[in-house]
Amino acid sequence: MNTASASDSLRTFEAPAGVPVVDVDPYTDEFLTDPYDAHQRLREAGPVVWIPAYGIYACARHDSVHAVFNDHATYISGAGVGLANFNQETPFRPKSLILEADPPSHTKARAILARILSPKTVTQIRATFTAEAESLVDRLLVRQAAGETIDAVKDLSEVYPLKVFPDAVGVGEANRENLLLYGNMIFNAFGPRNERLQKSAELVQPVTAWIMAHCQRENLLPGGFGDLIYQAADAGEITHAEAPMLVRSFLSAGVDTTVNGIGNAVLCLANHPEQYALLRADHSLARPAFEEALRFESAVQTFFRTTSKDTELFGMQIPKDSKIVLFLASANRDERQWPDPDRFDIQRRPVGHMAFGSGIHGCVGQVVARLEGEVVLAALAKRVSRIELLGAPKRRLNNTLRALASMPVRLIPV
Ligand code: OVM
Repeated sequence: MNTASASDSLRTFEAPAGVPVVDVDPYTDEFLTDPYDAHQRLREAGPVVWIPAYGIYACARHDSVHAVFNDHATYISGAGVGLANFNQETPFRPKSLILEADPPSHTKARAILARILSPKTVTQIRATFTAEAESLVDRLLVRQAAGETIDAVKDLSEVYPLKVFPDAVGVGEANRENLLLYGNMIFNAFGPRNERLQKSAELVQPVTAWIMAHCQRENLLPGGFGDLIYQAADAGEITHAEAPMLVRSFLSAGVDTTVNGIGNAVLCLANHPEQYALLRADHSLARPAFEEALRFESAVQTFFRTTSKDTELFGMQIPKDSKIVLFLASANRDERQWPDPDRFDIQRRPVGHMAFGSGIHGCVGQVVARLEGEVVLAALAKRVSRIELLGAPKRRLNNTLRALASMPVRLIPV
């Protein structure tokens, strides 16, 4: 059970007694293009609902999403954090040692990545990340002055993370765009085996060998985050066989997430010029502005858990080995949690948003992600008085990510 394909439209799964049914398909083009009305329907139906098309439970409210994330013993990750139940089907790639793991093995992997991606690391990389953001925005303004149209996705939100993050990991300059194809496929793979996944898997096929090669020590520059994983293996904290798997987590989770976090943030500011004006007037709002953009348009829209035992959640009985989808982006728009949730307000300080998850699996790279978002928005605030959209931005539909394909803009220089 639990692995229906959306195309199999006649087949649905019978609702468990007492659980409200919401007949949505979260993987259609329509849903992914504009998920927010459907999110509201899901929230209104209750803290825990049933989605018959896939035979899964769903949480779309802030309180229920938070509760599931914070009971990692009942709601496990080791059976996969996408739709597929790894207790019933083989994972499409060897399981992540951190994302798709539970304590105690998760704890060990997490400690190593948390040390590498620590606040202390941020103090070391901040100046470089800031300089790269400023020089990128400078170059965009020069190109624009020479008559080019700037695409805030292709020329900014994809370019910046692809420069600073692989630099920090220690991946060479050549063919880094492969990481975007890989991320797109990985995040599609948390959803159903639909055409969207199929297409991204075909595109990534020729670069799989490149990705795996860049998990190996000989292809990672000394002193980078990747090399630090191998140093942890040298110190006996993990085996040398586990090291490339943890580097793979950097390459899977570290680019497409921040690309779209930054892309979404720029789009929010372009769509809300009065908010951009506030940022222009006070550059210290760069960080809270990025945080609000994460709440308002969460880059990662969904993650799943699997019940390790029969349990009860907000009065609903859930059997062992059930899949539960958590709508992070919906929790972030829950009117029970946030006043006027559909208002983008960079002065809000949305503490407790779910865009990075919560609990023991909460984003281990969040200090680096926040640094990237902050310095890009601050660089724009310094040099650009207004961001004008030159046409409708195009979405890149992904089973998990709120992603953009293109966003032609005019950056009005200060
Ligand atoms: C991993 C991984 C992959 C995708 C996302 C993620 C958001 C982690 O391979 O560990 O976290």
